[in-house]
Order: sequence, then structure tokens, then C-alpha cells
Amino acid sequence: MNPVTTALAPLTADAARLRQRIDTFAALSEPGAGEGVTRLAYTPLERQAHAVFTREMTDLGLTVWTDAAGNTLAERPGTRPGLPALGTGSHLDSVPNAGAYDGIAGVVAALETAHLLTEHDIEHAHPVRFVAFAAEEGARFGQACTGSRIAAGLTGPADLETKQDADGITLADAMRSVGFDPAEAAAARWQPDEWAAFVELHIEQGSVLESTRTPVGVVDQISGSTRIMLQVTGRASHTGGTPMHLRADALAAGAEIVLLAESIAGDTRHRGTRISVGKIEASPGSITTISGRTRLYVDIRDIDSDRQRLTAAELVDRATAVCRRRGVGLTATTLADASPVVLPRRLRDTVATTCTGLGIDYRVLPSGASHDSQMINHIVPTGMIFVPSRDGISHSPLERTGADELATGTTVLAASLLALDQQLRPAPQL
Ligand code: HGY
Ligand code: MN
Ligand code: MN
Repeated sequence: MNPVTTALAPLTADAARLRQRIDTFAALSEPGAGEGVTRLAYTPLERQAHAVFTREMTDLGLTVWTDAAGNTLAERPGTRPGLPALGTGSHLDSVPNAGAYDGIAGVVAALETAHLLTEHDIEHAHPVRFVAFAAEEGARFGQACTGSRIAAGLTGPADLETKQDADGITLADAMRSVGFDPAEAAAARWQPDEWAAFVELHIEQGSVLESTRTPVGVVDQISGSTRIMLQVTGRASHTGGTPMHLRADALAAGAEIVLLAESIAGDTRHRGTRISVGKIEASPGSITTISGRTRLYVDIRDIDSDRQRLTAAELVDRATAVCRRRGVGLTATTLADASPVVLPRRLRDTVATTCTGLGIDYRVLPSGASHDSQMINHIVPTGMIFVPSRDGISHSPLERTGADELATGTTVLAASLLALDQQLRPAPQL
């Protein structure tokens, strides 16, 4: 091992290697699922992506294991026995028809960091762990960050048996289908005293960095999200034989609720809250039948916890009034609810100081999206590094981040981990 500590001598990430790894993961997509990348939680494809991660880390000589939640971890040992680990990583699953960078950017940055430490034979006192989380996206089951929630002890077997996807497959059955026993999930729980700090690199999924021409973002807080399924129950009947004044049209009521949600987000009392209805299921879904049942999947995001929950409550109250006036029924089911988090100042400052030391401009900003870091921060002091998203687009095949932009963020990530290794070393015993 090279005895020279390199906390200040920057390791420069290799953009070509990053590009090649992004392309390798992007190729793992459901055949016939349409454009972009589709690699959903707890599917064989997600496991193929973890197998690529495992192979690359094994080739670098690291110890690699997969836990009971399906998270894959690799460790490069430290030089001082008994110290807790420094960690980095992100997720390998995607939403349907996604881009190639959400989550993957943080995983390839972790791979590149492991590559740099190994090829330069860098010494670090703390062990460094590289993590590929399972099932971060809530797109399939509503519940986001399942792998990291299990690691943080925030989700247990009961939860896993109740969440279902559109085909009625439970989260637990999906886990079993790819070889994991949800009853064993508790074994995947991280022990806080085994970890010193965690830093995740992720694409911004917004347009602040690009619009301000800032290469790196240092995240101070991560939005919370409340996800609700509103079910409107009307009366299915013939579109030709049923006069307008005798209808109980579930889809028309649902459409009014979608616009109501949008108007609440525009209200000054809710300024900053983002409400979206990204999915509607109208049944029976026939052009000649008035919808008897319509389901709206609502996502409410905010960095202000009270406002997030008040917005959700107000939407349900006012949607109930819409349905009463229209003579249809309404039920509201909470699919998931995560609070906003403020990330610890100490890590934020380390990343910021590292950027300054490297002569790389940065900007402190909140995250509109949720992340595994939001869960891991419950048990390990966590930081986040953002790299720019082209046109602020994400969760779309148009999602883009330049290889050079990713390399800059990865250089900051590697240097930040080495700076933390220096900072967090116990004082020598006199
Ligand atoms: O939905 C989110 O915010 C994240 O991309 N999982
Ligand atoms: Mn995402
Ligand atoms: Mn993500």
C-alpha cells in the first residue's frame, strides 16, 4: 500500500471508464418495454445489474456480498483495525422508461472511486464500502427506497407483505422471486457503529446546476414525499344511453381532482410544495362505458414536513367535497410517507471544502427528489453530491449527464472520502 496519504492529492476520475460503465448498465433494460431504461425493483434485470457491480468489484480485489434486502456491498479494507467504514453508492433499479443516470451515476462513481483507490494503491485508515442499493424507486410498489429502508431498520417484513404492484404482486413475493426471503430482512440492518459516514453521488434531477453553470451540488436537505392513492367510485354505464345529468362518472371526478391538486400547489400557503398525479387507472377503460372506478396516484413533495402533510390533508378534504357534489365515492390510501431530512452540516462542509481545495465551484442546494441517503442518514451521517442534469430532465429517456461532468463529481467524491478518512481518524494514543 502506498504510505502517502492522498487526502489532498486529487485522484482524477476517468471519464471514459465512467461512460463505458454507464453504457453497460443502460443496456440492461426490459426487452419490449419501449424507449429508455426499464429495470424495476426486485426483477431479474435488477439482479443482473447487481451481478455486473459484483463482478467489477471482485475484479478490483474487493470483498463483495449481497445482503438479505438485495443490497450489494463491496469493501476495501482500511489500514487501522476496528475503525468504522466510510461508504458511498446509490441504486441500480429504475422507473419505467427511465434515463441511464438516475442512481446509476452514483454506482459508477463508486466503482470508479474503488478503481482509483486500487490503481493508485491508496492507503486509508477506515475501510471503504461501496453500495448498490436494491429497490430505491417507488414506481413499482409505491414504497421508495426499500433496500436502504431495510438497511436503516425503517421497513420490516409486515410492510413488505402489504405493498403491491399493479399486477397484485406483493413486495415480499417480488423479493422471493429473485431469491430473497423478506422474513430475513432484519438481517440486512446496518449497525450504526460499523459506519463513520456515507456520501452518495446522484444526478440533480433538476436544473439549478445547469442554469447556474455550477459543476457540483452539495445537498443540504432532501424533500419528503407523501404518496396517496385516491380511488373514486362512480357507476359504470353506457356512454350513449346515459344522459349527462344521470351520471356518476368516476373519471370526470378524477380529472377535476387532478386540476384541484395542481391548483393547491399554486396556492401561496403551499408555495414550494410539488403535487403530481403521474398515473391514472380508469376502469373499465372502455370508450363506450362511463368509468365506474378511477384511481389517482398522487405524489406530494416538500422540504417542509408540516406543509407536506397539510397539503396532503387539504387535497383529501377538498377531493372529498368534489366527489360529494358529483355523487361519487372517494377513498384515500397512503402508499408511502417519508419526511424531509436535513443532512449533517459537518459532511456538507467537508464536501464543500474539498471542492474548494480542488478548485471546483459548487453550490449548496436542496434535493427535490428522494434518495437512499434520506434513509441511510437515519443511522449514518450522510452527505450528497449532485452533478448536473441536462435541461433538468430525469425519469425520462432524455435524462443526460456528460461523462466529464460525472468525472468532476466523482473526483470530488473520491477526495471527500479521503478527506473524511483523515478527519475521522481517532487521535493517536499518547
Ligand atoms: O422518486 C424519487 O424521488 C426518486 O427518484 N426515487
Ligand atoms: Mn428516481
Ligand atoms: Mn435516484
